[in-house]
Amino acid sequence: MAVGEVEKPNIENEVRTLKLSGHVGFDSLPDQLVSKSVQNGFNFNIMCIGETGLGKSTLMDSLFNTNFESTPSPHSLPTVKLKAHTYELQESNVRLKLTIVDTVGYGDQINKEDSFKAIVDYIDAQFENYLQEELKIKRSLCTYHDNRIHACLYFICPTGHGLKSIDLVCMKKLDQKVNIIPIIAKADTISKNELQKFKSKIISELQNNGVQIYAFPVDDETVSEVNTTMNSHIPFAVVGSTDFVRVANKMVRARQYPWGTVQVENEGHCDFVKLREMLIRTNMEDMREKTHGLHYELFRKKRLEQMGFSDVDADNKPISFQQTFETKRCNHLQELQQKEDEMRQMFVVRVKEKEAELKEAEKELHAKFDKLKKDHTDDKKKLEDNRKKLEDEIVEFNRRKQQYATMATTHHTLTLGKSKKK
Ligand SMILES: Nc1nc2c(ncn2[C@@H]2O[C@H](COP(=O)(O)OP(=O)(O)O)[C@@H](O)[C@H]2O)c(=O)[nH]1
Ligand SMILES: [Mg+2]
Repeated sequence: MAVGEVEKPNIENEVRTLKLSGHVGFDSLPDQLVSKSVQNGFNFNIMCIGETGLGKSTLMDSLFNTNFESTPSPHSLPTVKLKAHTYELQESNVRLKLTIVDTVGYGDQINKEDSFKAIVDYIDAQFENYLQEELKIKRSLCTYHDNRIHACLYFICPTGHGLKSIDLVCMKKLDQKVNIIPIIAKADTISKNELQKFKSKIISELQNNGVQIYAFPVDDETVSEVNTTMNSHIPFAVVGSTDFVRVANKMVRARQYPWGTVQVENEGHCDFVKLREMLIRTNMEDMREKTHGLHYELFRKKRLEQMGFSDVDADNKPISFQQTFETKRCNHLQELQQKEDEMRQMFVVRVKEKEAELKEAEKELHAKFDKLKKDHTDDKKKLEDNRKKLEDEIVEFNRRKQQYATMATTHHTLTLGKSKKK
């Protein structure tokens, strides 16, 4: 058995269908689920991508029927910055922790090529944070503040001319990471005839460039009909406003112009209600699920592969996480051992080299010492000889001196004798 492999018990895997003779009670499971979810509360994270002044903040206020008190951003930022704000909202007994992420400065730079980078990094960072929490020994996913983006509203400029290159590039970079819902911003600035053509143009451009946008799910019977209809209205053309106007004795969100009033929630005026219906009332849970089951799953797969994990080994045979880990650990230990051996061998060689060097130096020193000793002996001998010679010379000198002295005395005596004779 390979390392880490667990012996599987031999269980017969046959499922039989049985009838209950009376009420047991597990039909309350869906209710238990609802009750638990309501108790825990929900969270939903929206990212708004679009140029400054396209009405992102106004639309958020309109969608959640509140005032998020966002401050208008300038057009002078040198880079795109992502700003997230989290709010606690409550409707009936359902609590929603809502995070709105704004792409401040998007499209404001002269060089718009890198506008998407900060956004991609932000989305990946939220996935990475979740993965790190998941990989912890002691995880707290229940209380973890999940910041992964569930819905990305992409605000398209109402030019009537189709998408800008920044739109296509950015959406293409994001379509495997997040549920993209493209919307036409400030739709009151575009005429009804132009709008239809504009929508078709946008859809065909997205298709031609292979950009995958979020489609409302049609596999659930209860919503398949409405979702199918709504899918044909994408991209929704929306209007937002923070102003209220009295219409038929009711205060409604609207934009007032000299020639008339655009009501945000009037389906004849724009697709705002469709967007709210799809985003909040019908498909919020689907977007949360797709984020976790599709986009995060893809991120997780890539990251784990990057770390060297795989579901199959080199021979395409299934391999468990633990087996991969053990193999990696073994390889790592072997590598370490090999490195240690190499270092030890190198050390031995170096020691030998140093020893040889030292021996050589010692030999040289000995030779030098011997030479010095010999020189010293030679010098000493020379000196000794010289001394002897000198001593001999002194003796000789003294002998001669003596001789001369004797000779001188004799001569003097002789001379004196002669003079006496005279
Ligand atoms: N015509 C029109 N103007 C809008 C709409 N939504 C917002 N605005 C205006 O556009 C300006 C910028 O809106 P804001 O929400 O701050 O844009 P943001 O920078 O994208 O957040 C404000 O003067 C809004 O009143 C809209 O749907 N139609
Ligand atoms: Mg804003």
